[in-house]
Amino acid sequence: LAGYKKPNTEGSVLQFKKQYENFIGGEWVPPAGGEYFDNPSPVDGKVFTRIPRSKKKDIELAVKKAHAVKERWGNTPAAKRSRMLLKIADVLDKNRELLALSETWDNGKPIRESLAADLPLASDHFRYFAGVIRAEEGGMSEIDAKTLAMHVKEPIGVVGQIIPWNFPLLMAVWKMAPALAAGNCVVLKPAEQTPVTVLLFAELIADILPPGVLNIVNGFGPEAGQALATCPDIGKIAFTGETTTGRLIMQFASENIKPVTLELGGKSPNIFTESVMAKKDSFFDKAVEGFTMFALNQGEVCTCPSRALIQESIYDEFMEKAIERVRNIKLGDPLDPTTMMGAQASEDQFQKILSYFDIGKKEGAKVLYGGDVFKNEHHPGGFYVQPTIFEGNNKMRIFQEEIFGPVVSVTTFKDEEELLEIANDSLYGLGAGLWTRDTHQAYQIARKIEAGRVWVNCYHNYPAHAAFGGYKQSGIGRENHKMMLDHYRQTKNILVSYDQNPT
Ligand code: TXE
Repeated sequence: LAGYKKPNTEGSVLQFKKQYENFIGGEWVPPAGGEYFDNPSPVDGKVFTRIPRSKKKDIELAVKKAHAVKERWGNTPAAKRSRMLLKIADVLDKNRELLALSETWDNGKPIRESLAADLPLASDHFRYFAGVIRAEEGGMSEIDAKTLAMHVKEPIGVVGQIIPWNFPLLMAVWKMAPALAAGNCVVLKPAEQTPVTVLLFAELIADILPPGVLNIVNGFGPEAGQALATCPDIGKIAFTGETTTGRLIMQFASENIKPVTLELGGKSPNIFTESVMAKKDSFFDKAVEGFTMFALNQGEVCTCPSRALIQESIYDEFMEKAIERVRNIKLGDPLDPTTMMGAQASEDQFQKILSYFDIGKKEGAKVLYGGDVFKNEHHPGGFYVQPTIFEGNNKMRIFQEEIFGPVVSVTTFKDEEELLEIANDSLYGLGAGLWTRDTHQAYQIARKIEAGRVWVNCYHNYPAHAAFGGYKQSGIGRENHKMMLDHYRQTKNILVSYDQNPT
């Protein structure tokens, strides 16, 4: 957090504009219908800027501008595209504090996380894909001595991307960096709750990319989002959000037979086996720290470890330490660099979490910690809740449904068989955590867990070169890792005969 100084007057340091526009064709364009909506900060609940309420016409304009430049961008040599992505990464680093403050103000997350995680991960993502495209190789197979099959990867062209509000900038970067790297033009719709940092980003990098290569169109899901997903002139739609919305996106995409990638909800198990307690060493401390990861980003993470499965034999002792550690999570002003948990991203999300506090209590779960709002003296109008630990069983709604808040539901298991039964008893299959000193057990269990990402003896690490995505109803496709480039390209096969004879 070097150099960071808490702003004197909340938010004013950022000098947000009173009103933002869409970023289309390299210019700031007002919405065709002239409508805007208010954007409040969850930190204090007050409106601080207005955002375009875009509709079909705005999406169509952005898609048109993107098409106008797609040949040029798609044919730009990889080395040149790569250099531009590296420049973008540098701009992100140079403006780390500005963008982190914006992210905290718009989303509510603590500044220590936006500075130390969201921003560095975002710039690294651009650097990773800048590097990957320099090392790409095509494929060629010899069909016979006179026939060759070349496999060339071509960009899709113009792609649509719909972004959630939990990591507004990072989730946008996860999608735009590989899409741009692969030679596509992008039309991106940020979440209506958190549009500002992506717009600041567009402003900062405007002179790096040719106009029209990256377009940002704001608005609500059923208006701008739906117009983008149903647009016949996009070649692909990528989405991160709720599973029910993901289902809709697939239907929209099917209208025009477009490929989709979906990163959806989760109910990730975090599993603590008895070997964790064998010694009270630094590994044990790390495991206890791993338990607290349900509160990271206020629990608004698709891989939030929202179910903790603790081996029966260590339950009491482990939970005593775990609760002690959760008690030390510092709540407070998100702009203070010592604050560990900030505001929930919106009033809707805040209310949803409170409703699950009731649901959990009514279905008989025991509150081991928290379970209420947090009255934040710095910002009484903001949306704050306590980190919360429920004890119950896996059939309960609080174990099955995505709450998307700092809430963990804890239960026990006897042996590996029961561990797997509980861990896999979920509609979702996004993430899982496994804590054990036994490397054999680690591998065997990790292979049997139905999830796209299994963290062993760690949690919530997101390196750019590790594939990320869901099993089951948690999604389709992967993000991160160079394999993602193939979600943004199509394969052209050129079959060449070198035979002169007319056989
Ligand atoms: O999500 P939506 P919401 C989960 C989490 C949260 C719940 C609801 O449980 O409590 O979803 O959040 C756009 N056509 N996650 O309602 O609706 C929308 O504008 C096209 C998990 O905010 O999925 C926004 O840009 N687009 C998740 C984006 O979809 C539509 C992160 C996400 O909104 C649309 C966020 C439509 N009909 C929420 N409706 C994760 N997996 O990380 C909405 N959108």
